[in-house]
Amino acid sequence: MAEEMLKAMAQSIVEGNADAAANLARQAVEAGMNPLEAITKGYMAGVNEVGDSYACGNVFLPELVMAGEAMKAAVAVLEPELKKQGASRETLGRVVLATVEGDIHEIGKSLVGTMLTAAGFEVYDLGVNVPADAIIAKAEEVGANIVGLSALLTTTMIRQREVIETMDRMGLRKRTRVIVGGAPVTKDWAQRIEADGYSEDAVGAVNVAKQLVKG
Ligand code: B1M
Repeated sequence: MAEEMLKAMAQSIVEGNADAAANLARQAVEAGMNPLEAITKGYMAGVNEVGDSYACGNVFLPELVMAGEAMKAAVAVLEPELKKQGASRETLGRVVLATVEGDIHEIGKSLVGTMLTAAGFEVYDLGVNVPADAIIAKAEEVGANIVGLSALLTTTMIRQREVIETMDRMGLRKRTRVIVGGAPVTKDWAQRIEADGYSEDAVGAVNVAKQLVKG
């Protein structure tokens, strides 16, 4: 049953069917399925399939857009369930989160934000396509413990370095640590740009953030 539902979730993304994706998410919540498992084992399998087909030239931008919309519809249903897990915890720290300038991929970044909120962090999600100076200004304004930078394009990863270098020049790195992530981002890249933390997924990002605020 769960296996079938996970397959149907992936298929709803492949078909770019936002209604089906959201309906399956509602059914999963009613059935008591772990919302994170639904995302990672169900919907993300579909997103990866569409991404691979796009890279091979078998599908085009409209399919990518529809897959993104379907994924967003599913996550919107599952997000409150994810957040409930951390509803009564005290604040672990303040995180300013953004997808870097030039990049409009928002789903993974938002998922990281949801998981951080669920874990007890106070998250300021600035959205997508956010310039370095806006990220840094917000971090200073709220006294952020952590800045989280998402990049989904090989052409925008460089913006993560720009934020880190600017924060270095401003002497902000002792108080505010930087975590980077996103599909093309690797541990090696994170080390090269001297980020304080890296994770390949949202659960890992929470663990890294917890380690960093411990000091
Ligand atoms: Co685009 N896109 N896209 N896209 N897109 C990719 C990223 C791509 C890999 C597809 C491909 O070719 N296989 C490719 C990038 C290639 C490259 O750079 N080498 C690509 C391209 C080329 C493009 C355009 C350039 C296409 C065009 O216009 N010709 C264009 C760029 C627009 C721009 O940003 N300027 C574009 C546009 C779009 C849409 C708008 C249509 C849509 C996004 C919709 C939206 O976000 N609202 C879209 C989508 C949906 C994708 C794919 C299919 C899926 C991305 C996604 O949402 N994944 C993607 C292919 C793929 O990734 N397989 C692709 C689900 C999400 C939950 O995972 O975002 O990876 P992800 O987040 C994960 C981890 O990466 C990690 O945790 C998350 C949860 O586990 N993580 C972090 C993310 N951020 C983190 C931060 C952290 C820690 C972990 O710490 C702070």
